[in-house]
Amino acid sequence: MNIEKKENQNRHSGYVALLGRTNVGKSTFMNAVMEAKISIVSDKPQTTRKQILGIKTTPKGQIIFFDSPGIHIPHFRLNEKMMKDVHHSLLDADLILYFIDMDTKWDDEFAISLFKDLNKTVFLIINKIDKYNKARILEKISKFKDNFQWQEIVPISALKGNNVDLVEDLIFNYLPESDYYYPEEESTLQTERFYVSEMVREKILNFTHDEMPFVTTVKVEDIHEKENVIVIRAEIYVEKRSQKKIIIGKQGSMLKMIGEQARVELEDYFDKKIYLDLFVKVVPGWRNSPRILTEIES
Ligand SMILES: Nc1nc2c(ncn2[C@@H]2O[C@H](COP(=O)(O)OP(=O)(O)OP(=O)(O)O)[C@@H](O)[C@H]2O)c(=O)[nH]1
Ligand SMILES: [Mg+2]
Repeated sequence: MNIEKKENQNRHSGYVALLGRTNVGKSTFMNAVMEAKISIVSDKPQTTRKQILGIKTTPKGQIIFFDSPGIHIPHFRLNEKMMKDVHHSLLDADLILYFIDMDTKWDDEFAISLFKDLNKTVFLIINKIDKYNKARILEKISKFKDNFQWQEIVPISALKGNNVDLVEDLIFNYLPESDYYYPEEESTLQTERFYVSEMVREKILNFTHDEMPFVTTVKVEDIHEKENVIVIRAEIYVEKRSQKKIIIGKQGSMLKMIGEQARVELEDYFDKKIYLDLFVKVVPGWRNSPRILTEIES
């Protein structure tokens, strides 16, 4: 009993916000460190639309990651909601991982203004080092190192897994002494409905381009188990009839591909057979509708 208590006292636990522009690899990093697919990933902008938790429990303690939407200027209610999640993540965090990637060309003054007065520990994470040589990486470090009082600067490749463990170790060095916040077996707090809708949305992001990633969302209408099969009915919302045509594709080919790929992934996740029925619905202006945003993005 006493031994257990002593061990608990040596644990370090806390909240860590993943912050940065869109596409820099925040969600890829979260999945890498969690060794599980928690957040969806794509090469399109604004993939993550709300705060998603990844709870990493180790003997050293517990890190609760907040994967967040990329920093951007909001033009729709949806985007205002996304940026609110970014702010909440920052306020609640014990530590911030500020991500840039090796491709980054922008200056980061605005991003830094979001956390510079919060008085929190901030690491600079430079992602996608697999794409460049050492000289370019050193160049990037020297360009960004004086922009803020970073507690650590770590070049990583979230995709290849380089230095992901190092970031985890460094986080534990800075987190306050505290026991676990969540039960050990908990890894994320997403509902099944939300997870399913995200997997379908990821496939839409993978297979479409131009404005399609921005104008689509997914609402799971029904999910139930019947004779060992999980039966799911989901609706894909678009804003115009022309967009509906694109999602359905020639003789339904696009919708079929989206459904098949999402089903494979969901069967892996639930470890059960999945029957997935997808429909496309035109809902003009859904990105500005508070009712729909509450319904689908939670
Ligand atoms: N080469 C390379 N590509 C990466 C790396 N990490 C992420 N990517 C790619 O970068 C793209 C964006 O990754 P995401 O993880 O979705 O980026 P994000 O920062 O979460 O983006 P938002 O959710 O839109 O804010 C995807 O195509 C990833 O495969 C990396 O270390 N190396
Ligand atoms: Mg993301």
